[in-house]
Amino acid sequence: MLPALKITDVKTILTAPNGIRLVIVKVMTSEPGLYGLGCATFTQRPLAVATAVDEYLKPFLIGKDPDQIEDIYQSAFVSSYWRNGPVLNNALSGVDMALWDIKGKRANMPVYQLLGGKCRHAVALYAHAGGRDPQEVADSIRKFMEQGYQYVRAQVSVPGYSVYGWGGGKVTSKVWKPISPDQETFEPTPYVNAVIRLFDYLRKELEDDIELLHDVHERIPPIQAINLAKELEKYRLFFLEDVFTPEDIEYLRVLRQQTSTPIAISELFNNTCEYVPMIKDRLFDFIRCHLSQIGGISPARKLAALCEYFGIRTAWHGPGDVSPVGHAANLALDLSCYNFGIQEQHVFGKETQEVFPGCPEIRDGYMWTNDMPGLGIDLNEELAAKFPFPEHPLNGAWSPVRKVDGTVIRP
Ligand code: GCO
Ligand code: MG
Repeated sequence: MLPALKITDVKTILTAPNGIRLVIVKVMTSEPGLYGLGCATFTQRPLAVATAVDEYLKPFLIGKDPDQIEDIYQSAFVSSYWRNGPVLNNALSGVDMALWDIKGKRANMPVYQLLGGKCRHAVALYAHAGGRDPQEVADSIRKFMEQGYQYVRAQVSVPGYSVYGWGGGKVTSKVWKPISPDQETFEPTPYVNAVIRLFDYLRKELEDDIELLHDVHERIPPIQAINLAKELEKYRLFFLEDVFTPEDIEYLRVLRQQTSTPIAISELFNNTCEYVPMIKDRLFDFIRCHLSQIGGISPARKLAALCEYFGIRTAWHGPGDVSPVGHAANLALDLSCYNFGIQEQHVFGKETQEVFPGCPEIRDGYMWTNDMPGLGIDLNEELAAKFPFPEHPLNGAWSPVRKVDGTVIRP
């Protein structure tokens, strides 16, 4: 019988080694040297998450037995009475992942072993390709294919507009002139036309040798998104992401009647009630949740299990505003869940890799585990302190994008 252990301290580490605001939670225990790390990275509201951890979860956790992951999750989840929001879910996630890290270290095995062991040798990744025109995008994709990638997300500029995933730039359109020049401007129709031209070119150029993905990033009216999904059907995408905002999610029922383009959705979901109805009606194909935005490994492993019964595969959110600890948690689920689909990659900068020894290795289009106990990753606090959050008038808020008439567009 393992000796009872106590949580002795909980702290939040804020660091931005490569300019991205990362939030890490460290849970210390009564066993000398035994601690856990968790990702609580909500990069647009990091200070709010730190307060939730330092002022609320810390006093709640001190003295508790870190082995009781599920009970701690459920009791902390309701300790705010109101729940299921981005700030509190991230705070919960930091603690939850750290407790799984501790349990893996105590059991002297990687967390993926605690989740049922490997279903595959390594985790297939999708890389991010982009360019000012389809030719540049195709060149960028070819480079990834040479490195062994089978899956690549393709985003293209729309000359004169700010598009998601690949550079903005001043508006040069003769027709669509923004009323106030100093705004990031996006217009749905030029974007939709550019994306259709892009995939038409890519399939001609690259044939079927590569799985292609695209992120709409919720920016266009639902009916235009449905038309885009139908137009792209003949180009056989691996998935089309975030065609609708969470607010318009019921449109999935309409889209599903009209096209079989595979749909990935849910990086913006925080509340289980947002996606369970969509899962049970098989209205999308890939779940894209940001682990810390839904509360960590405990809720994500249940969500993955639920999705398995409805033919939905995982494609956990994995850009730069998921910390290396968050990527290590993604990796543990990706290795152990049967219904793994694909993992979004982020190539961490040198500084970030130095701050986080044990950063998951990326090689030949795959993410590889180091088979170390727990989440297999550490944090050099001294080095982390050398990378304070960069100055920003809004502390990292998402900068609004507007239509030419000035109307704000959801992200
Ligand atoms: C993705 C996402 C991200 C988000 C970012 C928000 O598919 O990777 O859309 O790029 O925009 O994480 O902070
Ligand atoms: Mg996305």
